[in-house]
Amino acid sequence: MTTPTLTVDGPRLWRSLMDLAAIGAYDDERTGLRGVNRLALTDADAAGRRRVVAWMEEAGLTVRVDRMGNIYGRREGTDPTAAAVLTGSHIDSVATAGAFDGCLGVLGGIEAVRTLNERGIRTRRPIEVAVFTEEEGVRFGTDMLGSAVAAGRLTLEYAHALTDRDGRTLGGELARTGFDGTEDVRLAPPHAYVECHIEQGPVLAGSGVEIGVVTGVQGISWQEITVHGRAAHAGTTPTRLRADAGLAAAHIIVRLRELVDSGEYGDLRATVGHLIVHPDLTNIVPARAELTVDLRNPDDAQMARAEEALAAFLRELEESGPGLSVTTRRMAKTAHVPFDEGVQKVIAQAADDHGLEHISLLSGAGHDAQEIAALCPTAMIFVRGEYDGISHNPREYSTPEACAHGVDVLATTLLRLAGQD
Ligand code: HGY
Ligand code: MN
Ligand code: MN
Repeated sequence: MTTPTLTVDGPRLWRSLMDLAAIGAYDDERTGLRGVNRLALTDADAAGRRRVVAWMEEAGLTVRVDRMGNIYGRREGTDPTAAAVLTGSHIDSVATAGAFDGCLGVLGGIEAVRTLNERGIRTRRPIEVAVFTEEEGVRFGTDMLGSAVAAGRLTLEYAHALTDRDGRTLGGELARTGFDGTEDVRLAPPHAYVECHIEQGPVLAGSGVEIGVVTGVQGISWQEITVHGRAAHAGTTPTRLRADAGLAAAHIIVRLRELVDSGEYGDLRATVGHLIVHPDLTNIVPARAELTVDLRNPDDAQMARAEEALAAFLRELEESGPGLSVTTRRMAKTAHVPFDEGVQKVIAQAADDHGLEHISLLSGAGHDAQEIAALCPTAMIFVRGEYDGISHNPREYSTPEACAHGVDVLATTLLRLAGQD
């Protein structure tokens, strides 16, 4: 018996993507576009969450919220004791987001459920759609936070105690927004997990195909570096008497690019996304500089070598002049995570059965799937992004057709996994 393919209602999916993008929308003067700013557990994120919960309930899902604010919508199967097939992603965004990052996976999962309902299809296994908390990590400092706690890599206590730049705790913000659920946070191992996500990079666009079968996620290393120098008068202080924390920070940024360009650390990527000096005043040599370093590498050994090269450079900086010292704080660290071959095959077959060309590729971005992979066979479906796949930028865009095709593959994959023994 061949398993049917499922074709979702593309316009309805697109409308839900655009409706959700309106929550937390802002006018981005840099690009002249409408961007999305919906940081985790802000009022905008809470409003987006409430809208998604309403869509889940309209689709007949039973909704529960756990103590990390992770939301799960459950569609019962004919065998309610069978482990569920899980899909989903996140709807928290970075501050300069587009409409698709994370949202395509959540709204795609709900659209798959609507389609199963309309086709009157009952699956043996339950199907669940998840919304994971603080996937981006840009408010509370650790990425894939909700899924990492659900999978047991990070503790609930650690997560609840994390603070944003205003000192608000994640636990406090869960309570303030009403998403401090009571369900146990440890997720019972699903039968399988499949996440649909915009690629956020140039590979699919460059290959001329819409669909990617994702083979895994590269390693991620986040650390916060604080350079301590000495405040001094900008006019009267000769260079030899300066302990300039701002200059030291600049050296760190240049050194990171040198490590990347050297080619000696594999396919290393390095980003300083946050940089602030104190007291941050025109006529005072900076006493302190705070910066974050985001390293990515598909090879864990090369990542470790790059981290060591950076640490060695920081030690050199401390010895370079009087009064300079450096402290570091680990924010996040995840190794390369390979995805399950069997689930990749189901995805590839679903794409073939829809007549959709596809390629296999490694994910450059981190995703909740890399955390859930610790619990069950897991893989991802990528959908092509336009404009070189730019993301974390309001210009992030994928066509209605590509989004619909990606969710057709998702829905068909979920149907087939939910029928597995
Ligand atoms: O940082 C990332 O790779 C993802 O956007 N959280
Ligand atoms: Mn994402
Ligand atoms: Mn993102």
